[in-house]
Amino acid sequence: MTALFADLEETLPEGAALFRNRLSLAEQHAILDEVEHVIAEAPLFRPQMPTGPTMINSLTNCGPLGWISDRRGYRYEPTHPATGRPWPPIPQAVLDCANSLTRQAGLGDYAPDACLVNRYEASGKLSLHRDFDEADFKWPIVSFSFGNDAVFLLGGMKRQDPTTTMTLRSGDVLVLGGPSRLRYHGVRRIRPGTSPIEHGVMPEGGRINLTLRRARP
Ligand code: MD3
Ligand code: FE
Repeated sequence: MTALFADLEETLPEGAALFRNRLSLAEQHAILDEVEHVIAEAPLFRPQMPTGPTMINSLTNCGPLGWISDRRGYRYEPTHPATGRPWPPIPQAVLDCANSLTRQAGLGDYAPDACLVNRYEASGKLSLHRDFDEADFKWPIVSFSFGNDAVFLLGGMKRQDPTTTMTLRSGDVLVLGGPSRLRYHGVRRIRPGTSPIEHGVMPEGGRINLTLRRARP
């Protein structure tokens, strides 16, 4: 086990692995350049939740499928809701990094078909939820953080279960698989002024998160 997790710096509940500072500043910059291209092709939008309110953060997607929400509910779609065009491809550097980590974590090859791009303003947050819209929960989720620190909550299988608080920093990569795949989680707040990098694609004081998923079986 030790060898498999050689550069894993923090141990979390089974199936969850946080790779601190996995991306250098140069790698983060290169990926954010790609994200800028994604956003140029597939503009950020603030979806409606089925219950009425608009989401606080803006989002877009890349990959064959993209997660959207409207009054009809949450689902994956092959095209952008406003432009009707297909989502642009997932940046190769993101796919390569995710694959090396899932292999390192002993989860085998990973073929994600969806990458959600979440953009947080300084006042952004994300209430406690589960990622439940994918066909097969055997596939892990891999999440990349850029910009300001996020105060992240990892809970249990029930909304009422206690949560662990941790900071997700720019360059950190979190893998959620196995029994942790369906844990409740959320972002309590962003800590402005903590980002080690600046990039035109990130709002000042804000944060970008990329979440890779396998949506279809
Ligand atoms: C734990 N995004 O997009 S990333 C999401 O920072 C989402 O933007 C947050 O939750 C963000 O759905 C959290 C970390 C994360 C992603 C998926 C998970 C944690 C998870 C799935 C299961 C358990
Ligand atoms: Fe989530």
